[in-house]
Amino acid sequence: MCGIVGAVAQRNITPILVEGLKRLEYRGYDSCGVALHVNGKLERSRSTSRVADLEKQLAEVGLDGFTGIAHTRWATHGAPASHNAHPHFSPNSDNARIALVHNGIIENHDELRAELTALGYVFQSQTDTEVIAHLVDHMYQGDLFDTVQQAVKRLHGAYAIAVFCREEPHRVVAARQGSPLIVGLGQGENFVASDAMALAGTTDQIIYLEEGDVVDLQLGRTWIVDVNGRPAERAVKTVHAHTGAAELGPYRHYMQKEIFEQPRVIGDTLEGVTGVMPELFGDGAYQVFKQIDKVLILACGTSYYSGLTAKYWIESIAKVPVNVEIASEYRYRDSVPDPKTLVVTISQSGETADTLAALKHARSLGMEHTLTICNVATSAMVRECKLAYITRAGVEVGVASTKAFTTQLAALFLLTLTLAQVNGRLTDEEESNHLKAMRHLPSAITAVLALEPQIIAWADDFARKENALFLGRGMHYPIALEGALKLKEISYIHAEAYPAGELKHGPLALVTEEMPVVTIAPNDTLIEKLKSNMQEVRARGGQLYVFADADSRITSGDGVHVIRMPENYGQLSPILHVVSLQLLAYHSALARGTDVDKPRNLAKSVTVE
Ligand code: HGA
Repeated sequence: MCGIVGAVAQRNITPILVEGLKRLEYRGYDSCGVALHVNGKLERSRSTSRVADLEKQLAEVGLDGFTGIAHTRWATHGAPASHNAHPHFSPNSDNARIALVHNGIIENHDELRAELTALGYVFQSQTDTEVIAHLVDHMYQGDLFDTVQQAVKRLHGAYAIAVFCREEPHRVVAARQGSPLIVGLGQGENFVASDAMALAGTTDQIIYLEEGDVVDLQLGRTWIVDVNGRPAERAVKTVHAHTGAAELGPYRHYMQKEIFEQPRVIGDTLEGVTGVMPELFGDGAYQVFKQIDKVLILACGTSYYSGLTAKYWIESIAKVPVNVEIASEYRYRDSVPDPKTLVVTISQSGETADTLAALKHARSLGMEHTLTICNVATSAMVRECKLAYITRAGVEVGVASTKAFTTQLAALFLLTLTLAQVNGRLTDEEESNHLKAMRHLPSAITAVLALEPQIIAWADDFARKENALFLGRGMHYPIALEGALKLKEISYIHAEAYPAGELKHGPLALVTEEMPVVTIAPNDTLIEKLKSNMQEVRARGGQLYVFADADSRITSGDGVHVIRMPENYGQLSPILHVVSLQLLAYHSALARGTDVDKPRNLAKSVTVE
């Protein structure tokens, strides 16, 4: 989603802004732009293409400057068109005094637009953002820092903004409320960005702004005030941010590369786990786990499905009741809070706006025991939670999450064992068997990856379909949901997942010869029930595509296609089964020729509500 970079320096900052945008590309965007202070004027360049094209455009016009801001946009208000791309200017492009970029949503934009239109401002975009530019211009009385502090008081909703002014050439002012923003400190130069990674290679001295902060960036000085306008001391951290995406190597897409990285990153995520120890989740974890008697998992999308899988594990092994809630729903509904709840947030980026808001909501209800499972150690989520387990999936570039999901599952299984141990429900022998199975995961996944040629053969059939059903039972039901989501996200085939027992309660009406039905069939206690559900599908002509364990005793036949999974993996089986579904989605998308790594309308890091 949107990314912001800004700089005030005594050298040409165009390369820093462009490099910063490139490092933010992984979030997904549909347009981008840069504005600079050039010889007493504000100049900008915007593009609905890639940052690399913007870079060419900037070189062609020779746009250089010492003060400026840049942005990648993922449209929320107004089409992804160049007139809606940020930076936005005010009062208008020929005579601009204010340039502004924004991440978030201004909820009272209609009201402000009407007010500013009545004052004579002419809007050039359909964005909510443009109102902030005009508001700042309207309120400006010679001091940008003062003006922004006053202007943000008029905004309802979420924002991270960076703004500069024609009349104050060596100053950028930024503010945040509900969207992430950091400050980077240099030698006689200062920066602002959506995350520390955007500034990797420029500075590693980072300040994480807090909600409501407004910051004044000048050449040799930064000054922060808090939400009440009082001077605020914020710690400076040395942050060694990842330096961006790795090379594709022999793979055609990042998603394929990331699927194949899973054996290694699961090994990395479990590295150093020599036993089940609460401290793996942070200092004081034992005391927290001792005090809680239930778990509330808050997450969105794929992370929500990892949470749903964990519910099966935690309730079965640790015997602790678990609720899993979609973060965007939880934050707005009336729920019954209990301070003895462990609130677990799951997020790849650690910046997911809905999950962060749900976490704050849970805390506002008096639930202070918080833990996050997150892939980015420097993220807002990790800073906001008491406890954390950092997955080590590495940078995930493909918008459709794969390795982040399986590393989350590995971390959640470890959490399950830890809660079981703290509750006296894990014998030494069980601990050692579970850990042995976890350590074997990398080679077990490698064996699943070897099924790729058989899966490719299936994917050719799927590529010709417009609908698919996914069935699973028990802890494989969330895996069916994830498999259907993967197929939808990247191949645009409409897919639905059901617990197989639900078929006869409705979805069976959809089953015809044209309907492929993917079935996850591990040899567990529900296998005989599942076989009956499969018969129900065959009786209506549906085509079954079954991922069966070696000992599930399901054979290929008329309308029944079977791929045999290398081994039955007990409680950890969901981690293996999802890998085959990732490959099915990937190859179906490939066969349909979609943009696998950047599926339409989707973004990687969902930083708006
Ligand atoms: N609402 C603004 C910014 C959107 C955003 O933050 N996306 O991640 C717009 O639509 O331009």
